[in-house]
Amino acid sequence: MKPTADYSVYLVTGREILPEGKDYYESLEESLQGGVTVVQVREKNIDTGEFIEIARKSKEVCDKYNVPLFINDRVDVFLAVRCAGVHVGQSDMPASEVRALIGDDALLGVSVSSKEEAIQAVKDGADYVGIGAVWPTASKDVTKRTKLAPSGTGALLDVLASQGDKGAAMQTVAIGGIHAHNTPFLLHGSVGASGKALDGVAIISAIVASRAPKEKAAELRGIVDAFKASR
Ligand code: TZP
Ligand code: MG
Repeated sequence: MKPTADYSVYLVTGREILPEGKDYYESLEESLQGGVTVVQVREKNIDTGEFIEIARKSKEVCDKYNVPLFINDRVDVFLAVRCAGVHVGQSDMPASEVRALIGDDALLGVSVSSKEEAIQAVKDGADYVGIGAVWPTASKDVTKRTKLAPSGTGALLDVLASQGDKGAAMQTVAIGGIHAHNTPFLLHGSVGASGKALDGVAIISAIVASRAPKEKAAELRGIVDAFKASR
């Protein structure tokens, strides 16, 4: 059976930007204690064996908190680890191929930066879309492999408003430059302007780069919970 996921506070890992001396698993566990609701292991330029090991150990930590784990980009790593799902971008394995390989019992997320990409992702079998980068972010460049121009709040609103178009029912998270200080504006502003609410926010640096990931995660979780309670 397909797992369910609460996308409220979606942590994407980034070992490269951990504060000096902060252990990856310690930071992950503290983030879970603070209340992140989904975790995605994102690794670039790493040996496949090491990726599998990190994913497996991350899954053990997430399992303790009953939090679903996604693997970024790599279907082979997902198949080895068998966690909740896979997340792919527009230049990774096409979403329809990923869906065929992972089956219907796994969750699939797709990064999009336009309404057309979002509608296609849903047709291809995506359970949720990650919309962004909403604001400029340093984190996408940490591996020096990818550069990213923010698609902005306009693209975000377009995607949100397209829900319901052509049968496209999707869960949505925003990503890119999201911090506690701009999250209330993002959540309330986007529902005000599009009529559709985000299901959550996806975050790297606001949590991972912090020496107090538990407190940061709790703060973000409080903001998203309050937003959902207000609706
Ligand atoms: N995809 C779009 S923006 C981004 C990814 C992986 C990075 C988000 O990182 P941060 O630090 O939360 O801005
Ligand atoms: Mg990718």
